[in-house]
Amino acid sequence: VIGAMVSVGALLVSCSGQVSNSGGGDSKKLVLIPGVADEPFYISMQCGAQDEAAKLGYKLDTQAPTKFDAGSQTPVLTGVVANKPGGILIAPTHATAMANPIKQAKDAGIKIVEVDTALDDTSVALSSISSDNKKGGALAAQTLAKLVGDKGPVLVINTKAGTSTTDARAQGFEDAVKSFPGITSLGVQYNNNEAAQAASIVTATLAAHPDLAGIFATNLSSAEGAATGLRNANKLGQVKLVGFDASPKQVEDLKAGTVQALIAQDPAGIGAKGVDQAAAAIEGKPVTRNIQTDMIAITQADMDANSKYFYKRKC
Ligand code: T6T
Repeated sequence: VIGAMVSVGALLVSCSGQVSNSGGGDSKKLVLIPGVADEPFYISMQCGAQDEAAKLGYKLDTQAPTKFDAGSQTPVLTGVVANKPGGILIAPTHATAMANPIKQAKDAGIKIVEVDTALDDTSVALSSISSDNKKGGALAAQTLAKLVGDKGPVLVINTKAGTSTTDARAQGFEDAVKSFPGITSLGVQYNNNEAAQAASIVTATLAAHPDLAGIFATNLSSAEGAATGLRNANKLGQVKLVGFDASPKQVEDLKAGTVQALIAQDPAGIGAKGVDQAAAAIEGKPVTRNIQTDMIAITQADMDANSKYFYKRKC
């Protein structure tokens, strides 16, 4: 409960002892702005961030755009900046299109931490926390190569161009697949972060390449949609599918044998570490510019042992 506010010079100190910014904001408040609302990766991130914020004595709000794009995320960010929280944890939906609005938040004196995705411009955020996405793409290539017996055409289904994480995964995959001479990459196709579009890509690719051996789906929507596409084409298990992330649906698909491997990230860890960095910056303590979190390839055989990596639908 925030008590009545009394003005003390440039600061506002509430009767509950909270210290506020001169702009009327609350330095003990953090806001998480994920890439999109109601998505298990970001929900799990929010759970981790909330727990950590409570431990450190911070309040954490989450404000999410309805669509994964800069046009939806910018007004959310602008609204948050107007309230001047001490720190913002943001997953930029585009590596360049989000640069200006995030710079404005920084210029307003708010501590900026990137969680998961990042801007190309590394001078804006104080800290960036993510998986090693390029390495994750390479891990997907090695996993898929084994599944297809080192031969045949393979396809990458990516989400949206300009998303730092998934672009790095696709790049890591394409680089690593070159070391398997029996495998040909059919290249990268984009599903706009819509599962239905990923399913259509699979249908069209199978029509043109009936010998398709494998698919790497770079994120949750790509993998969920690719599984649907394979099911529609009656190619389940025949075309091997490796997907990034571990949503409840993806885990079901793994259990059912629709997907052969999932590369799970640690979104809760990303959220928690994001809070640690924002709090350190607010308190004038040292911050770490780049932090990498865990990733693991999970198959049906070891899924029970690795259930702690599965993403949540609610905290
Ligand atoms: O794969 C995650 C995240 O790492 C990526 O940046 C965007 O897509 C997800 O949120 C899953 O949908």
